[in-house]
Amino acid sequence: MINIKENEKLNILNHSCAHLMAQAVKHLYPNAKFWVGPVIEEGFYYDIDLGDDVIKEEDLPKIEKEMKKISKDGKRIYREEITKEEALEKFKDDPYKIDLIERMDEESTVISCYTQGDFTDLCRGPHVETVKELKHFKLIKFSGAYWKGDAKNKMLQRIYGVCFEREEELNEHLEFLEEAKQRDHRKIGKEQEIFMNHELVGAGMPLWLPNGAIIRKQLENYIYEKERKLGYDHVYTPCVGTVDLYKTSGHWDHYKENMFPVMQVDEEEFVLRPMNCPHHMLVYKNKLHSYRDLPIRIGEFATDFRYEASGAVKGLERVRCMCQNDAHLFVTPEQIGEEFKKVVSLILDVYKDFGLNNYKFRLSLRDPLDKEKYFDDDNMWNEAEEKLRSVLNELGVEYFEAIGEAAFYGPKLDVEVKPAVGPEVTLSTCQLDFLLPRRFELSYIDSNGEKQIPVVLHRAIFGTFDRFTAFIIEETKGVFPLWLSPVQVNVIPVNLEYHLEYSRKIVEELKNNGIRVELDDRNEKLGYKMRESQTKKIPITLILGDQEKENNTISYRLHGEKETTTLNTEEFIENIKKQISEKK
Ligand code: TSB
Ligand code: ZN
Repeated sequence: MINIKENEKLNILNHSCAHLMAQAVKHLYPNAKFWVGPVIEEGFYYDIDLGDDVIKEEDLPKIEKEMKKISKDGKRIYREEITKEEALEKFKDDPYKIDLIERMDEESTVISCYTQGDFTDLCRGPHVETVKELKHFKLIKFSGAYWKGDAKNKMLQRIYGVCFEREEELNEHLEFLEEAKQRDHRKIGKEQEIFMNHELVGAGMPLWLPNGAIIRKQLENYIYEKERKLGYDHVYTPCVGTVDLYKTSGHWDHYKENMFPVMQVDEEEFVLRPMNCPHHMLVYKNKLHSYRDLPIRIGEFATDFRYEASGAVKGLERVRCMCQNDAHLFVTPEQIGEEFKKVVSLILDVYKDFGLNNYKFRLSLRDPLDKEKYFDDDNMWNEAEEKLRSVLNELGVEYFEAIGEAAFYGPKLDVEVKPAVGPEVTLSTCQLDFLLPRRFELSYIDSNGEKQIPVVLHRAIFGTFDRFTAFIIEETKGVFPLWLSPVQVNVIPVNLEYHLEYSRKIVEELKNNGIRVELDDRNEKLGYKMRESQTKKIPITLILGDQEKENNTISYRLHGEKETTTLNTEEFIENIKKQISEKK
């Protein structure tokens, strides 16, 4: 999809279109007042105070019609530059504009207004020359949006739209949006009963339904096996900690705004944990370590709680209660490169298994011109950054560097993906940390019998099970590979009177072989059941009739295919067991 904000021509067009929309809204709702109307990646929006009015579904076409009318009238768009004083006078009845103007610095900003016909708006511009140029637009959706994004403020009405130069471009874009909507994990998650939300549980706190729980369990088993093979030890630790734990780790000072508030229990102050590192530091510290023990890899499928703004929570992708596929790796400085390489290789391996190709590696480094912002050990930084780069080059991984994006405590590598709807998010992450081992006074004894401080790598391959599941739902459009499918085989008897018993026998056999199977014994037509098996996206549908019963065979159809294949039952079971274990 084209990024409208970054395309100069489309940026101007969309910005002008936001004004056109505002003008149309003003015609239809004379009391409307306007806050800001920026261009975004997907087009534009405008935040509007409609008094007591609320935008409804049927209002968008009305506004669009008015926009078309204004566009046809073809008024020129004029720019006028005014002083701050003049601006305050001109917009004196509009508290939103006054708010904007008052914050403008007279010395450095030129205050400009744009007028088209009967509508004037405060704006930096630039704009197209006449409203006539705004022909191929569409209002996409609307929502509420708190003024300045603050839930304590008034809820404004936000209308989103998009504008292109040519009709075909607009249509192509609308098709893309429609496709993205179909792929949205929130839609599929609901249809396929993967997760739900309930206001009694709270925003950003999804409930994983049985189908989702199967997927998650498969993901857990999958990554657990991989990690065991790579020498990880797994632990279980509580999802709360005392405030003192987070004071020791530094989260209390630097991460508090992302944490849930304190709970007082007897004499102790607890918080729900936002991260698991402090617990894992204590697990490491439980024993004395020699350099021979390192690397030590402590993994956990760990539940964390983070305060995410209510407007930011989104399905499984951005939640307030999440489960990280977390691990902390304790290494000597010499082991950084080798261990980092193993993590990146694991990421590559996992993405390959899931057939994922649409992702980018981002290497976040320190800004060398702003060294005070970072943990003070020049050598450590230089060496570590060089090692990370050389590992990525050695593995032939494409990546881009984000200078100044490193954490205070060290450089990191993230994997960025683009969801069906909305901005990019991080899935996997691997973060070097020079500081936390110091804060927890961790040590190991080196080959000279001297005490040394280990380096920690924080890493999450799936990121969280929540976000990873959201992503694979969208990538697969809900057609999961066999090994992940909540229901792997759907059994349909051709005729309930004659074939139900045989079908039950097959179902039993499949179950005994660990295959997730369902029997459709409803009194419905065969064709209807077959179609439903398709819409439910079940990978394999068995159709069992006279022939199958007589010959002890099964006939199956794969999702999305038309032909039916007949196989001896044992052979079929062996085949799919193989496919499941190979994760095909
Ligand atoms: C990797 N301490 C490290 C850990 O050891 C850590 O917490 N890193 S993190 O803050 O980057 O989080 C790890 C991963 O969790 C992110 O890469 C991202 O994929 C996922 N994540 C972060 N916030 C959310 C959220 N609100 N909802 C779902 N997943 C999230
Ligand atoms: Zn961590």
